[in-house]
Amino acid sequence: MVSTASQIGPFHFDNVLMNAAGVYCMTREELEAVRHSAAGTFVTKTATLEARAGNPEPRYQEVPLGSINSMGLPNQGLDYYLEYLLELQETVPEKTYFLSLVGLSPDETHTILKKVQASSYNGLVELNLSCPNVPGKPQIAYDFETTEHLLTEVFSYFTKPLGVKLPPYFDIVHFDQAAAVFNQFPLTFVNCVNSIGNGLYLEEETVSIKPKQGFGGLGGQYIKPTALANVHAFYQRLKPEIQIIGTGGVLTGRDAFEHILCGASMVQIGTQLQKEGVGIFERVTAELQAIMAEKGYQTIEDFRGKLKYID
Ligand code: RRO
Repeated sequence: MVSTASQIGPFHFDNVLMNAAGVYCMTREELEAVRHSAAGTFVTKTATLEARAGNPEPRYQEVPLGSINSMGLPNQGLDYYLEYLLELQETVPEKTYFLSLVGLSPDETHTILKKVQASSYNGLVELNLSCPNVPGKPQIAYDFETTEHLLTEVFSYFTKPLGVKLPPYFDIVHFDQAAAVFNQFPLTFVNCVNSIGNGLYLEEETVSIKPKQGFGGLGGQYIKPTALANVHAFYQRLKPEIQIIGTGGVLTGRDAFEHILCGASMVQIGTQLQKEGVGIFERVTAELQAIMAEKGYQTIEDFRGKLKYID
């Protein structure tokens, strides 16, 4: 019997597939839809301390090879997601979920993380170091000094299982430098990758989304090779205690299989989940199981990280 179960740190998931932050996770209703689908768990929309309306619409556009967005961090505020997760902790204590968050400043990030630390929340936390769409706020993880400083402070008080959501890197030296920073900390996971920041997609003579004169994060088919490279680069460089979550360009079981071959312990679906709805988890799971069965793999661990190089 083929199993797509997996683990992050001490937490077990019946299925390796889940949503990517930003998709199907803004409200309880959307999160409930993912929870009751074939997904192994869910991650909430990245929360700031207070609720935010985000950027003006249109701010998300499906395009033939994926999506472009400049949502601008719309969310219901930390308390909304934390309260919901604490309720689930009472009603389904055997399940673990991911709470995504970031502040609009380092101070706000610490305020948020201290609230989570002080709460009885016992699930996973994903600190988003890679939002590309808040005007005037650079992606934190492209600044290694700021990232190191932030994580040093965070781990002086935060003791719950924490991972980081990373932007894609595009240079081998940057993989080396980023990994050297992350290896200093007791991170539970890194999630590779967030959208490829600041693309432009034109319809006729006009940009396709309103904020930032059309500049927005790319997702979907465009980004799979970049995502796989980042998953594998960090799989090669990070200490084994830091697991990898693979995100980017997953439309099929084959795409999920490739992320796992590159080293991913969980695989997230964003753009294609938005296009297809939560039924995608059943389809991609079945496709992944069929590939595993054909190759004689019974568990994810039979092939995770085992992609083959050409001698
Ligand atoms: O809300 C957004 O504009 C957004 C975020 Br926080 C993110 O991390 N990645 C993205 O593509 N959009």
